[in-house]
Amino acid sequence: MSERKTIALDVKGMTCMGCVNAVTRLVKRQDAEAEVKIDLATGRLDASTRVPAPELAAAISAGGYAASVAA
Ligand SMILES: [Cu+2]
Repeated sequence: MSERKTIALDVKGMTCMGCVNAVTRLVKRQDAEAEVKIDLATGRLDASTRVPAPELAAAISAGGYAASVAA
C-alpha cells in the first residue's frame, strides 16, 4: 500500500445521514483505517487514506453514489 494522503472527492446523491454512513462504509471497505469527513450539504468528502483518490471515487460510484475527484 502507498502512503497515507489527504484527498477530496465530490459525491453526488447523498440526501441524509444514512447516505453519509453508507458512503463512509464504502470508504472503510477500501481502507479500514481511513479517516473520513463528509459534508452532506455540499457533497464534499475529505479523507486521509492510502487509497488513491480515483480508486476511491470508483468504489463509491460502484456503491451507488456518483463520486469524482474534487478540484
Ligand atoms: Cu440517505
